Amino acid sequence: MTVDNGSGAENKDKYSILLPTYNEHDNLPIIVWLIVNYMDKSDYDYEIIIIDDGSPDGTLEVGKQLQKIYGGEKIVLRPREKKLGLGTAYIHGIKHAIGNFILIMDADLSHHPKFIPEFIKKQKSGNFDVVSGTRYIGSGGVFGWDLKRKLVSRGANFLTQLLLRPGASDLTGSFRLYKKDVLQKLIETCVSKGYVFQMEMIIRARQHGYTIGEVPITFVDRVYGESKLGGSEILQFARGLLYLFATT
Ligand SMILES: Nc1nc2c(ncn2[C@@H]2O[C@H](COP(=O)(O)OP(=O)(O)OP(=O)(O)O)[C@@H](O)[C@H]2O)c(=O)[nH]1
Ligand SMILES: [Mg+2]
Repeated sequence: MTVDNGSGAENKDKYSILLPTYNEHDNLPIIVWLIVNYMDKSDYDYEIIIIDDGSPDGTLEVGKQLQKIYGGEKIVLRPREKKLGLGTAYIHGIKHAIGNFILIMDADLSHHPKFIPEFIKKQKSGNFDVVSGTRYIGSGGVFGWDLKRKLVSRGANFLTQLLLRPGASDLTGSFRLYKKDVLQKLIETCVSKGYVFQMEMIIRARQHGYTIGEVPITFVDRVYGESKLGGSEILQFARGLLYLFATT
């Protein structure tokens, strides 16, 4: 709810927060509670769109409970039958989003909602097309990763900086705020899957001449549920990087 407190009429913006979920039964209530807390405190208008892909752990049921608690305007459920991947989950979510801004974040508590107001402030400060969370500048960082994963992430970013000069410090992160039309355009032009997808999004953003702001974030490894970074993801990433290098 936006209350006119005399601070001017500039706040007609609405933020659609997309939460793709697959087996996030334990995480979903916590992340939603945190989002509601931080957003209500900041007085921004928002909706949370949960895109669950037929999670076998009953995540959708949890979503329905949350909808009862917070209401159907705040919590929008846009489930799909089966696991169809993140890229199309975003597209599916955007179709139903009524905000003029879209915030994308993971539902597994790796992305702390306390940063959302900072993303919004940053966006307003320079009318940025994209605001990207970054683990690699200022107070940003990573917690809970083993050395291998840190090396992979750092290495991927380093290689990409070297090859593509993207103008953003964190390429593989997925905690970002977009103007809705910008996100739509970017998603249409992106072809990659998996880890490369986030990177392609930011690279294409620069290609299109969109402005990118950055906010330092801390990233915490998922608390509940299985992580799945393996050799095949690394290989896939390397392949995607080469593809982008060759085509952009
Ligand atoms: N709707 C939908 N959501 C997905 C799918 N795959 C992953 N997700 C969700 O997308 C977000 C990011 O996925 P994660 O599994 O955390 O990916 P990650 O952070 O790279 O890897 P982890 O180490 O496992 O955390 C989470 O909220 C997942 O629940 C999918 O196919 N469909
Ligand atoms: Mg995760």
